[in-house]
Amino acid sequence: MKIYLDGKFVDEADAKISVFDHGLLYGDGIFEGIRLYQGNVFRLEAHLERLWYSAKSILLNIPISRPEMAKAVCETCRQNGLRDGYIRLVVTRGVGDLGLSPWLCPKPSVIIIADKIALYPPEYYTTGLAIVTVPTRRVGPAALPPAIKSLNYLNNVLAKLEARQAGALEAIMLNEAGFVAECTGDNVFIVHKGRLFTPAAQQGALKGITRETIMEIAGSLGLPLEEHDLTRYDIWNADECFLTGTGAEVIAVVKLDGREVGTGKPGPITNRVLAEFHKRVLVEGTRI
Ligand code: PXG
Repeated sequence: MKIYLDGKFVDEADAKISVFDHGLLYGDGIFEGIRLYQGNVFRLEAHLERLWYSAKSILLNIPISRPEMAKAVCETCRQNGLRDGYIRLVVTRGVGDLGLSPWLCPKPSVIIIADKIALYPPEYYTTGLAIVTVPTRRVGPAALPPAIKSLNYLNNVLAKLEARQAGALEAIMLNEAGFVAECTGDNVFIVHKGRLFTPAAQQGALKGITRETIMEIAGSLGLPLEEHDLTRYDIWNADECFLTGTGAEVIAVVKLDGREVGTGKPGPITNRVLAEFHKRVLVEGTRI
């Protein structure tokens, strides 16, 4: 595998970062996860926009331009002969000293990895997921704006561990006020009486690009959709629930906290949205 590292393509074994990189020492950096479908990069511009917003938020100067980054992403896919896969774009603060000071890190590092994707095991796309609400709350905007896709994922890692301890693959994370924020790596939607609802990003969610795509799909299918505060009660009593994310795509939730959601099987609206999503990813995108 060839990895893009600071303007060069290097073998996987040589793709190394300093132990003084603040991405490692402090989680000081940002990232994106992007999908490649049949030679097309899905919503590349939206991912780059979010990366640049994350960078600006943490006062990180990405050392290459956006068009150069787009080219580098496509070139990394080509170098690895990929037609379908997952692209991980990372920008770290770079090498500094052992202190926190980011201004002592003169050169941010850019890493692009393009590889095959490990989705949820395929059977869960037909059966749906049984998930749980975990005790760890989503970090709120007063501490760290959740829209920043930073290398600080410990909050989500803790939640993921708690899900696993409960025998689940994903976790509902609440915000400090007890409203549903999102999952550890996915946004949440419910269907109630024919209407779609998803928590507003302000409740503590990442502004997911798959989420955005689903909102567009709902519009094109004529399904009413609202950003609305949700509690666990709303999911327990929803007709359908599904999660969205670059890795997961669209996956049904059929149980939350031991309560069956709807019929306990992926519902018709989830399946319609999923089918439309699969159509879109094949026709949209930036040709590598
Ligand atoms: N919320 C969080 C916290 C995320 O990290 C999403 C929502 C979905 O956003 P997109 O733009 O992908 O629709 C993410 C996605 C994983 C994994 O292994 C997921 C993400 C990052 C790293 C790993 O599930 N991000």
